[in-house]
Amino acid sequence: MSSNAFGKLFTVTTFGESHGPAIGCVIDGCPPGLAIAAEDFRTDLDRRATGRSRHTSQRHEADDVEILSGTFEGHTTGTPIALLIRNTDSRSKDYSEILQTFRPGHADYTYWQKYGIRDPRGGGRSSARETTMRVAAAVVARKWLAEHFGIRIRGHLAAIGELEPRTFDWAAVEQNPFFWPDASMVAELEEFMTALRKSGDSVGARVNVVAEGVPPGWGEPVYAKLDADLAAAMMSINAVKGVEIGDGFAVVAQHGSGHRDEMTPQGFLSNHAGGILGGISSGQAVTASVAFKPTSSILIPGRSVNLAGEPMEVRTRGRHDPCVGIRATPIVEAMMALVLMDHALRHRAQCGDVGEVAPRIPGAVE
Ligand code: EPS
Repeated sequence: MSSNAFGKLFTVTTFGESHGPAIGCVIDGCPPGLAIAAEDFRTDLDRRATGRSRHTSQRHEADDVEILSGTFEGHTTGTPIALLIRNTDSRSKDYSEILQTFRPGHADYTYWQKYGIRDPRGGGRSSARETTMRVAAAVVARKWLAEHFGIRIRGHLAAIGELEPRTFDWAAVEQNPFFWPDASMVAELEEFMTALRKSGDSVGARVNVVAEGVPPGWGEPVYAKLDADLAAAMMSINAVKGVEIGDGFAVVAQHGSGHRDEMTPQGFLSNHAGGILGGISSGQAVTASVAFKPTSSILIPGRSVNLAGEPMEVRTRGRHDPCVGIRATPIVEAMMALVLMDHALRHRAQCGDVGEVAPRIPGAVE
């Protein structure tokens, strides 16, 4: 299988299957001298993990990172950084039926059509388990971006099905298992998810992400626009069906006089563009919004065919997520970090000598 590598100068290659012995990644192109230890991965991997609440898959993985190469005395050396996480809680018997059929709406069918062979255990390579390594690689990127530019990347859940936050508070986001910015709605979400799980169905979700502190100038015209790379990165996450940058699809109903982000010496007056103009960062916060489909591994029976092409009914057993978007916030943050890290190095390579150009307009005036 090709296309398992991501990025041009800060390259991440992931490998492994959900029910194989291990998953891992190789990060190439990381600048030397960055302090990295196994403990650095704990927080973000725990934020993404299954079993964090009763509303996600109850598979309990240790998610312990082993750093196999690329560091010496706790610092990156500029050589490839290999990270490994051993799978500790796979239960492959849940997938004995899937071996003979295809879940409607799942990659089971397209993998089969493409390769003529597949690892059905936990979805193999198509499993959301793969996103663990994106989050792990992004720990390195986030640390470098924070140390060098003070960049802060934060995400939150912006919708579960029809439910949207009624108020917004960043402080609430990490205080509940949904990454939800409105603390007053957590009980309602618990109730909604409990009923959904009992019904055996799944639901979609929206995740928003904001990167603050990104300097102007990152991104490459024409084919490697920062927004184009972000969209591709977000779209590569399992179950993602839509990506918006800035105001996204809302621009359809806007007029130029309202959409443009007017500039004053004190700052931009708004941020409809999502911090990107002409594919290049403007110095404003970079914003994206990502739509996750309702997962296809559900208990409600659906029509499919078996390997002989005969009609049959499929019902997915196992420990599945009724709303995979609930734990997608750290993954969306990770893809933002990996794209920004890659573009930071790319900008430095070509335009490092340009330096700061006047006038430099601060981010949006609040
Ligand atoms: C997943 C199905 C479940 C999840 C898994 C993603 O795995 P299993 O069926 O093997 O219990 O637990 O997610 C993870 C293991 C993880 O770490 O994210 C799927 O079908 O994508």
